[in-house]
Amino acid sequence: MSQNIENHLIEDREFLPSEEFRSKARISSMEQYNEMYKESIEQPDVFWAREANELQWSKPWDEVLDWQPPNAKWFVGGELNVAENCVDRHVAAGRGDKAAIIWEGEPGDKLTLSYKQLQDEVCKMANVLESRGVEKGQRVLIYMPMIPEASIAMLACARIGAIHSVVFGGFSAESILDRLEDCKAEAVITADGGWRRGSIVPLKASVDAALEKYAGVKTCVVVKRTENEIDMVAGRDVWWHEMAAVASNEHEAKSFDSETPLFILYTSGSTGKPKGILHSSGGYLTGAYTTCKYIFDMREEDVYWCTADVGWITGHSYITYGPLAMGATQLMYEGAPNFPDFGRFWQMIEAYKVSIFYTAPTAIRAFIKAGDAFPEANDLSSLRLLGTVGEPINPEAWMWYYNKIGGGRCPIVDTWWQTETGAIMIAPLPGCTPIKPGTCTQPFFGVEAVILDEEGEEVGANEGGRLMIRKPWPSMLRGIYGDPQRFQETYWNDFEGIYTVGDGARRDEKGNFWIVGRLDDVLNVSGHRLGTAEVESALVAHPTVAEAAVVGRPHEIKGQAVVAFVTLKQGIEATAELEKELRNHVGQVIGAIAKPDEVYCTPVLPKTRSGKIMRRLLKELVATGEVTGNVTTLEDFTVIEDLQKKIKS
Ligand code: 6R9
Repeated sequence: MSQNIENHLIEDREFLPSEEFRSKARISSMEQYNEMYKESIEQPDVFWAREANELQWSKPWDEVLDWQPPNAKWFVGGELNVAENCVDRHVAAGRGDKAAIIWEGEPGDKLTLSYKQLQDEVCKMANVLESRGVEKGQRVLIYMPMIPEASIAMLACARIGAIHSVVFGGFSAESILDRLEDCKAEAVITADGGWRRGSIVPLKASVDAALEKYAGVKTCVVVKRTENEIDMVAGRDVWWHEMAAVASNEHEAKSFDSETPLFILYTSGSTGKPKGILHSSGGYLTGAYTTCKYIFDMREEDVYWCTADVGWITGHSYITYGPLAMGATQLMYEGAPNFPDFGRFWQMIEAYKVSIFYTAPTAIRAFIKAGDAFPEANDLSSLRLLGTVGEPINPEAWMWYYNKIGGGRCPIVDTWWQTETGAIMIAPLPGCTPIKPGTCTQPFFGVEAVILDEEGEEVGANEGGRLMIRKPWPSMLRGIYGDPQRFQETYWNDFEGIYTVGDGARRDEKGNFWIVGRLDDVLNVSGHRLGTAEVESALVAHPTVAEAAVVGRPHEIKGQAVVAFVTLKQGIEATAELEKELRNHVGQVIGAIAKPDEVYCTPVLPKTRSGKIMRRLLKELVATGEVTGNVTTLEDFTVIEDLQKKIKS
């Protein structure tokens, strides 16, 4: 991390949009940005009312914001239907034939859905859910591959006021079970399977395993995707295609209060239990819409592609809700970026003439490693804007992306935000903000981002501190589902009324933000958050493990790799097989992304005299091979010496 900061301090390359890009952009000068930013901070009511008014409301709000820290209500008293805004509104405006989703499956199958067709599908799904007794306020768990039905399922829930909770298809049956139990879901929407690197991911089998231990689900809608053999439980499980064949494509959407919960999305925190981040309707949609409009500068003729999965917040805000609220045309892809090889993305960009491309630094690093021949084999001249999200981007990766993919002509929007923030918070505006490799640059409208020290004082230019947000913003989280106390403690206890981000950052003399990384025990593995405590509790759940400590180690492609240290129960022998079994065990409990890259069995873990595991030392050890930091509180130094030998061997 300190190396990161040094890199940033010497970074002096700066890029401006071309005159052509600038002249067409919605915001084309820093003066315009500064003026709008000032208004958004000083008169948020005026600013956000104007933005929200571009959406369709069936009842106007009485008040823009009601802020009683930590509880915010936006567009109080207003009523809307989120799905109508994302779909019907465009059909009604005569854009029904416009492509909404252009989809490509991993095996190469293709499908385009116009806004009218999307409307038909969403209405059918809404009718099916209602016919199965799903009602407003009930929780629906969605566990899907990246197929249009994933967004259709989300929009159908939104349409009827049900709260969806999408679980990433790479998570395990146990993770599904935890989430079902936490949000007390009453329905599930899944598929028989999905394609990933040429194999079928058996999604329905994982759902079945979870439902064996959770009886609350009365209906499970199954989309046929892979023709995979699956079990159907009579009475509970129904095939989507059978229901859709007889369902009406007309569905009258009710209007819901602006603060109606829209979804719960689980994310890792510093304890073993993921947090169910709750988002609501009017403010969230306004945030997703406005950021698409200004940061991606989306146009009628753009073909936009976000490579995230709908199982993450990026897929919620920048696949399902934001682009569809804008009425954009987007590409959706089911499979892996390297299937059948690392040329897949570039072929698709050429084939579909993608103009805006949004991906993650970890993918960019993997592409760099695969070699320039892949992108060079395709015509990428349709691209006009690039984006990144998920973790800090290293300057080398940024430059490669800028030159090799963007041809030196496309601005890069490095977008900093979180599951909790709902929408992008800090990012360049592509028509005006000077961009530099490694910085997400300036706060978006309405975002008062500050860097504070331990006492809550603002630090000076280039001094590191904690990133915090002073003012409420429309798409902010409304709580942790079922746990107001954890909501207060996690986000609002540092300083009164100020949102704690959990990231360390600094701001340079020009006002650009440089994110350093998480300050809590959360790792960032391939752009995904993973709590060390979650992995530790998975490990200690194994019958052979007594104690576990998990830390992150810098990793060339993934950003961070997961390294686990475990002590075994009395009489259990440490073997290479056991280490392998423990890796797989974590994969089974949480999902493949959580599998430790390395597992070290050790007779003891380094602890303080009061018995706390010193993860700081382990972190240094795995990063550098030795420990140089302060070890005065360590109980027994020989532990470190032994581990040092082990890691070197
Ligand atoms: C959208 C998303 C949030 C955490 C966040 C930060 C890291 C995200 C970043 C970034 C540097 C960026 N992060 N974007 N760090 N530059 N452009 O990723 O949400 O999965 O909740 O992760 O990711 O550490 O706190 P989420």
